[in-house]
Amino acid sequence: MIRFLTAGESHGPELSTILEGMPAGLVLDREQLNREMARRQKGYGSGGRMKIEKDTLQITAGIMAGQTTGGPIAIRIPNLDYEKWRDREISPLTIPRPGHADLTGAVKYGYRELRLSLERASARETAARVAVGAICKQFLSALGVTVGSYVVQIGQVKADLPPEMAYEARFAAAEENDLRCPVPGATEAMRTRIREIMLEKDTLGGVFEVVALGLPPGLGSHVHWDRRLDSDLMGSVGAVQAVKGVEIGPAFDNATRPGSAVHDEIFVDEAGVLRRKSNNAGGFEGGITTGQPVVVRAAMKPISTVLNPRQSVDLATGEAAETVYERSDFCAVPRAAVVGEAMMAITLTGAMLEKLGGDSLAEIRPRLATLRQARLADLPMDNLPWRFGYEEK
Ligand code: EPS
Repeated sequence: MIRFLTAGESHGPELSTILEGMPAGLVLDREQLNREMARRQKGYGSGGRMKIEKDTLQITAGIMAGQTTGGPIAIRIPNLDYEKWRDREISPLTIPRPGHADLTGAVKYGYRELRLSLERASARETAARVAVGAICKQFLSALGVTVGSYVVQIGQVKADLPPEMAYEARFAAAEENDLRCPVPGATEAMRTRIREIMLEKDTLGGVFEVVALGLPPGLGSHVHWDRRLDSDLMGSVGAVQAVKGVEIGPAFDNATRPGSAVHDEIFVDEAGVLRRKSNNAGGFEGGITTGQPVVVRAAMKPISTVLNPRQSVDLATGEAAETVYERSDFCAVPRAAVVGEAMMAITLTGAMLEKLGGDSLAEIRPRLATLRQARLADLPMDNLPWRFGYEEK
């Protein structure tokens, strides 16, 4: 229902993106769009590049007089670092870094210079995704849906999140610090660990959670494998650079427990609404939203550009060689969480449009109100014996 493309190299003139399929009549808050860009730039453990870039959007199509037109939205994000790279003579890069796309990109595309892999594989590209995601977040927000994130683990330091801590409170607390961690004690331990890793000339990964609140039940479908929305979300959050594991809710933990301790029991409240006592399902059953918070957890590997040299091979000589350090980040988990939000918002915007249809927000809004809910009144049952028969000849 929506599609987007990104283009641009990490140190080229700019990133460009086109978002197609956004309905008309969405009033955009420009300040909020730029605030989203700034959120992606804030994170303890970043390298020097974030002091150079000040990501601001230049919207050149699809938004007129502050509203979406329904046409493709085109956005440019200048790379301020480009001025330093422009027409510069740079030393060849022929020693691939383990973990980066240096070698695999060269094998695939036949590059004779590894920088060509690096430039496009770089997570700089995520600025374009956050720009698109920021528009999608405003679309979702107009329909009562909030997307937020927080960091739960950096290296071995885990945040012990009190289960009763509301998601809104987690989002707000995460916004208060540059680790995006909602638990103050853990935040300081994470900061200490990242400081140590910088001194050790190493890098760290971690785990973040991306959560959507206020989604209606009934998005996605069990009827066909490629209509399972949980799978789409795992794919889109898993498409963030360096994310190597994605789970819906506490899926890997659920795998260690019996079914009776995992599945969220159902009851009817006084208002006749079918509710759950828990959300171990992470907001999905049968690939369909339950109406509970949608929770995606993502594991990010450590950044592959490590200041300590790693053993590799110089492709120019065929000899064993150690990697040469290029400026990079030490830990990008807090920033990746913001990119995860963008990917979730983009995927959920597609799912909402698939369910609701409509070319303008004015058309879509009333349709949302008519959706079937998990209410007894919306679920009349025949409650009669019936014949399990097919029309076979
Ligand atoms: C990146 C390396 C670093 C990061 C960059 C992603 O850039 P540079 O090589 O210029 O120091 O800062 O991330 C961004 C520029 C960004 O905006 O997120 C990499 O190789 O992936």
